[in-house]
Amino acid sequence: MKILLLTPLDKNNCTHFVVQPLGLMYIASSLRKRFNHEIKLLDMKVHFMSDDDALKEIKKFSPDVVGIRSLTVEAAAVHRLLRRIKENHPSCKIIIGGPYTAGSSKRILDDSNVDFVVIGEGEETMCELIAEVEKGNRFPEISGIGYVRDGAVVFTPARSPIQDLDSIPFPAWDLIDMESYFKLPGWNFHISKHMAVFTSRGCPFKCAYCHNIFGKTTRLRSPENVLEEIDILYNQYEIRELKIIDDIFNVNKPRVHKICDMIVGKGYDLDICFPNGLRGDILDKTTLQKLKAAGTFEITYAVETASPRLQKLIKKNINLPKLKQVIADTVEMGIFTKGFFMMGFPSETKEEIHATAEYALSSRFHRIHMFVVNPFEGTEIADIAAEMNINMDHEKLDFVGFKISPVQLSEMPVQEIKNLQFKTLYKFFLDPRRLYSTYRCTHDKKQLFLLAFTAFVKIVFPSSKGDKFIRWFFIKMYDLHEFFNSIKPWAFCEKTTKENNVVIEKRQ
Ligand code: B12
Ligand code: SF4
Repeated sequence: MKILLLTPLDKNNCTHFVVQPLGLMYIASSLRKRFNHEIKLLDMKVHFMSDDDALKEIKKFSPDVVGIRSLTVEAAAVHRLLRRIKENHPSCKIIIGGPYTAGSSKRILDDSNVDFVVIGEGEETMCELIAEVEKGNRFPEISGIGYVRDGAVVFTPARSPIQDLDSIPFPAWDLIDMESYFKLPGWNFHISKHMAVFTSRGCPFKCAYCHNIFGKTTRLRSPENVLEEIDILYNQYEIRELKIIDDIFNVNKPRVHKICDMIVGKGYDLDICFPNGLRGDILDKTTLQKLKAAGTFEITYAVETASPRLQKLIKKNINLPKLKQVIADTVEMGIFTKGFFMMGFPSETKEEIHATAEYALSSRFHRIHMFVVNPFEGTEIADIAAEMNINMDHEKLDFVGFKISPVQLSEMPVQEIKNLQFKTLYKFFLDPRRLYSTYRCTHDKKQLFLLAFTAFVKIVFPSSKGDKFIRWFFIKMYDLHEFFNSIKPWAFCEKTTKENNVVIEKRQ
């Protein structure tokens, strides 16, 4: 049997941040453990691939099953693509998994081209489903899936989460073209051999705008299992930067300390960044020091709103003064510190929106990202919006432009929010003290140039042409960087150091 796992690309709605498709890599390794099927992974995002090119690849491979990971914002592109897959390969079974299924499974099944949806954690479900598909069973009774039977949508009982995460095989790194990911800017514009790592699943918090992908109890991989993965990435794949993208990496402090101590003990020369996954108000200085000692050079904290009322309403319940202190402590330690903010929550007043902008400006963040709230189907925010009599008919709402909301939830018109965000960003980045602090804390000064370049291209060419150009430029930069790295005279000394088994001193 041939199985193609695919991550789609919506060229109108893409970012130049491309992260390795860990979900599909986990699915692939679990399938390999159980079956001898031929498995291929096609990441349209990293190759900036058109539907036509993807279809050519699919034709070449001629799969029996295509499994697609989709986000809600990618829905339109996914349905468009799979219609064409079915037209060309009518007997091929189509399985949709990933975050899009979290609140929209029924709608996904309205598309007659979809054979099955897999809801939530996919490893065990996909293995059982493939076994049933092989037998030709169109209506399997395994848990965690949905399909259409005699015109009616059927959902089997929800699947229980995998309790022993250490039992899941490591992601199938060999199925992706690693170099292609290194060449793109990533979250931090740091040119490095990087890899995304997921060390826990689930989050005990209940933020109203968030999709519950892995459940409300956090399951943790053991520090030993995490270190085993890092060891393979470091030694076999020469990865030097880890992007830890858990929902909440620091839910268990002793485990965080142990992982950091073990990394230091191994003497790895690793850079670590947290593009998300660290809750700021439960961090302390000792933990930050340990993270720093292990190689952390960048952390992003989610503030979302500076209004205590809204913190309660959206159930984020961040301790804002504590977080501000942690942001300052992180900056003091020389770690590049970024912030996420959201504006336009239901019932949010103009004053509250301005207060959030003020919080961002008075914080010591080096970089901020501001988003407009999008009430995605299946989240509590969407329910609140529906209670406010806002038409939440997802068929008619256009979530494709995920940077702007298709509905008006707050008291401030969405366009006014965008204008305020623009003004805030302008003030934020032109603050001379911030510019100096940013320069000091930037891990690799090339990042600043690359960031400024990307911002410039995005302003001048906001379309996908700009994205294409950014990609081209980064690929050239990476090749140049590798070339200089290969000829740098001190490379010989580094080699000698390693050969002499001298423990490389960690950055402090
Ligand atoms: C890395 C990340 C990003 C990266 C990469 C995006 C990407 N393509 O994934 C960046 C920074 C670009 C990003 C951006 C955004 N993101 Co984001 N992101 C994540 C994050 C933190 C980790 C993803 C990951 O690798 N998870 C680990 C793997 C193991 O999990 P997984 O992919 O879900 O796979 C498992 C299951 O879903 C399932 N599965 C997945 N695919 C398939 C396929 C098949 C066939 C089967 C059977 C099963 C299956 O099995 C897997 C293993 O158990 C998640 C949070 C999270 N907890 O996952 C949010 C998350 C995916 N992001 C989210 C959102 C909303 C966004 C943005 C829209 C935010 C914004 N307003 O800008 C943008 C969208 C940008 C875009 N157009 O792609 C939401 C998605 C919600 C939704 N319903 O779509 C999430 C879930 C956060 C949340 N909790 O709400 N994001
Ligand atoms: S803390 Fe993060 S992952 Fe957890 S519920 Fe809130 S947004 Fe979702």
